[in-house]
Amino acid sequence: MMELVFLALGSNLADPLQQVDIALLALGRLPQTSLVVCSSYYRSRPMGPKNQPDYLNAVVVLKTALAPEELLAHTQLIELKQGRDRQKPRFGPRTLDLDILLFGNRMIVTSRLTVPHYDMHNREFMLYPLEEIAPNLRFPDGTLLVNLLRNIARNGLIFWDKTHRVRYW
Ligand code: PH2
Ligand code: MG
Ligand code: MG
Repeated sequence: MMELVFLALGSNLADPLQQVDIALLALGRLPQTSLVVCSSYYRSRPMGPKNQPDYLNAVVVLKTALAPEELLAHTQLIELKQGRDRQKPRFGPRTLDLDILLFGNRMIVTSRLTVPHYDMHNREFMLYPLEEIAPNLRFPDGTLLVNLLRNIARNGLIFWDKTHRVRYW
């Protein structure tokens, strides 16, 4: 069975634009998986320690027959290949972060994985890109994305560059 998965991409080190472009290529090559759509690239203020660069954030939709923990293993390998240092402090700067936001309509809690993402309802850099590509989105608990967005300020969130656009595959 193929499921739709929403993944958040984030980078604020070592040329974020290149990091995220390369990550998209890698995601498109995963087994039993295809890219569906990617949001524009956004520039967001760092959540957590303030003495780090702004982030490039985006959200991508995949269609996959991988199981959730299989997909997680693949996304962690992509992070590692792109120089991710897992010793770094929580919320600190990173070359590439790939977070599973939604996996079909599933609710998943294992030692490795919590889906939906535990904090997405508080993060403008996840919710606004989601709105761009899935404005009618409803979460597994029935919450509507538009209702979450009412309570979340943009907090300086802007497009990364002038050529912003949604891309379909
Ligand atoms: N990710 C973090 C910590 N802080 N801040 C922004 N703006 N964007 C992120 O993706 C982000 C963050 C931990 O994953
Ligand atoms: Mg993260
Ligand atoms: Mg992560």
